[in-house]
Amino acid sequence: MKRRNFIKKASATGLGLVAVSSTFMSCDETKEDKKIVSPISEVIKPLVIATWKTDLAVETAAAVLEKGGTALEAVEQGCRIEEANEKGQSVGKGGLPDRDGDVTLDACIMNEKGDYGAVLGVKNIKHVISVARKVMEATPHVMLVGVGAEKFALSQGFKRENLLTEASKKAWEKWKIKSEYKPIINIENHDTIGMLAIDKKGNISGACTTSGLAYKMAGRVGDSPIIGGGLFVDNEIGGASATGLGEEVLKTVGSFLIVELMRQGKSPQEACEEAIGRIVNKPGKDFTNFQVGYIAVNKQGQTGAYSIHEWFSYNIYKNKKNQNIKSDYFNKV
Ligand code: SD4
Repeated sequence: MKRRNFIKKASATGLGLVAVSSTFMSCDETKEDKKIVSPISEVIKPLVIATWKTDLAVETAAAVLEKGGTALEAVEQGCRIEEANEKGQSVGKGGLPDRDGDVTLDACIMNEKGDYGAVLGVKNIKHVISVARKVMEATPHVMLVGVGAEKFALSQGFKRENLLTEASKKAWEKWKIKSEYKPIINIENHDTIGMLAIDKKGNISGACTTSGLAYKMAGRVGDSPIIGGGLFVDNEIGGASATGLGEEVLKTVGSFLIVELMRQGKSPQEACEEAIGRIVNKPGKDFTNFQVGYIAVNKQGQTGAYSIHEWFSYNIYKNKKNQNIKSDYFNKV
C-alpha cells in the first residue's frame, strides 16, 4: 500500500498514527507499517493554536472553521486581526521599527498541499499575511522581498499606509538615545503571531506574521517568513511555528525539525521540547538573555508548546473553547 493511501485509510477508519518510524518513510509497505498504528480516539477538529495571548485572532480563525471554512482561510483571517491591532508592537501596524525608524514586516503562509508564500522586509503594507498568500497563489515564486514585494502588493490592490504609530515612534526615539541593542525576553505575553489550524475536513495550514525584532539592523530578516524556520506544515504529519529570537530558530531550522520529529513518532510536546533542547544544549550556549517558544499540532489534533524561559503562552481553540495557556519551559532555575 502506498504511504499516502495508508494514511488516508488510517484516518478514515478513526485510527491515528502515533509512532511513525523512519522506515515508514519508504513508499512501499513494510512490516513496520503495522506496528505504527494504534487506535486513538477521534481527531480533534476544528482546532486553532497560536503563539501568545491572541484571543481575538484565535476566535476569528475558529469562527471561520466552525462555518466550514478552510484551515488556510482561518489562519489568514486570524493573523489579520493582529496585523490590524495597533497596540501590538510586534506585528503589522504599530510594530516597532528597525534602527532607522522603518517598520518592516515579514510573513509567510503554508497550505495543506505544502504550498508556501512569503514576504520579507515589507514597508507600508499592513496585511502582509494576505500578500504572502497572494505570492503563494498568484505568482510562480515563494518569496518576495522589500520593494518588489511592496510593488506586487500594490498591484494586487493592497493599500499603502504608514505603519509607524506615534507610540512606536516614541519608543524608537527613546531607544535611540542609548542605541543599545539586545533581544528582549518578552513578559508582556504578546508578540509575533504564529498560527496553526485544522479544519473540519482535517486539513492543516499555518501562518506567521511579525515586525521582527525591535530595532533590528535595516535589512535584517528573522525566522518568521522562512519555511521550516518560523513555520512548517506537512498535512500528513502536522505543523509547527516559532516565536522569539529568529536567529536561533533559523540556526536549528526549528519548525521543520519539530514536524520531522513528529514524523518519527514524537508527540507535539516532545518534539517542541527537543527543538528547544537543540538550542540550549549547544556547547557553551548562553541562552539566559533570549527567548524562543514553539507551538505544534499533529494530524490527530494533539498539541504541544515549549519555550526556553517562562512567560510564553499560547491560545488554543478546541472543543468549542478558546483558552490562553501558559507554556511549560526549560529554564526553571
Ligand atoms: C524574529 N521571531 O523576527 C521573530 C520575532 C519574534 O517574539 O517572534 N518575537 O526573529
